[in-house]
Amino acid sequence: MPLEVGIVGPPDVGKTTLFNALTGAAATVSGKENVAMAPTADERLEQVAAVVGSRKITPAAIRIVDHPGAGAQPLGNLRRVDALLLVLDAWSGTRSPEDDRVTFGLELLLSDREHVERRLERVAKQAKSGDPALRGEVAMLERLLAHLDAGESVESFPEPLPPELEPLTAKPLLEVVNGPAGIDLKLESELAELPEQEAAAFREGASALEEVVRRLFAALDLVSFFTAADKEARAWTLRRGETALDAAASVHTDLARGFIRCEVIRWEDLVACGSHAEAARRGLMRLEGKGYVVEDGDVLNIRFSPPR
Ligand SMILES: Nc1nc2c(ncn2[C@@H]2O[C@H](COP(=O)(O)OP(=O)(O)OP(=O)(O)O)[C@@H](O)[C@H]2O)c(=O)[nH]1
Ligand SMILES: [Mg+2]
Repeated sequence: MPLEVGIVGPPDVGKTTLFNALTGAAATVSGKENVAMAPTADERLEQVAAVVGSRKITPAAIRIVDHPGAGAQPLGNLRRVDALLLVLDAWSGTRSPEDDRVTFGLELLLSDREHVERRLERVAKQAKSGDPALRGEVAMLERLLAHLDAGESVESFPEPLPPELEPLTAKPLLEVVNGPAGIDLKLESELAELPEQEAAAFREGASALEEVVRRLFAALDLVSFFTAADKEARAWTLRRGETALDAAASVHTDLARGFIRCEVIRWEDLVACGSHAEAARRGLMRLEGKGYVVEDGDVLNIRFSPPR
């Protein structure tokens, strides 16, 4: 499953503009949900690809959901996303980012409260059968509801929650201030339509969107690893703490099933040595097993026995 991020905020603040800037799409229609993949730039990948002579470079990608601003779809649809990007309008002079931030926080809280209430109703019905586990959950949900009604957050609730609850208020929330004081999203969305080099020349530096992606990586505690061969050099993401077997599974289920071992070289060692073979000769290539915890910047070559 790729990482998924939801763009949220009041109507007309620039959510779809941010969506277009991140994904290179050209969505215009307001009031509907847009979904596309956003590539994440990583200059380490370019260097690895150059050394290996890869014919194709495939950056890691994040799935972006552009949530329509007003009414149409409840925020509850975003329960599956890994993080939220809140767009605040600091460009039109017609809104107050501070007020919008507070209002949106309350909307999230309200949405979570309704979600807990609906679940309570449902589980209470099922619990009439007398199942002790269900009755236990009813009691827990009642305590949670009382906790929320006392103005407390879901996160400060001291008991473990069922994973399906996925409270919106517990998700990482990153703000994107749209305007000269933050990111000029209109400009970024226009630059997204230009060829990479022209856009870079115009900006005189890194894209402000790269900063957004960096903040997402930090908030979600992600690491990147690379695979690199003649055909393709590619970047992938894992949660920090995930293993070589998780890495194999994100590339292909066959790699995980037939996993034998994994060759690991640090990306900077590979670049300095100029080839896998030279890195191996200098003792910079390690062989690791399934349980190896992948580190940010590892170049992995997974050895596996193909399925018969
Ligand atoms: N001048 C200027 N215009 C902007 C900026 N950001 C967005 N706009 C314009 O504001 C209008 C609304 O932008 P959208 O990105 O569609 O806003 P939205 O939040 O997706 O709107 P809804 O989906 O209808 O809630 C468009 O005409 C944009 O071109 C900005 O930074 N500067
Ligand atoms: Mg929109």
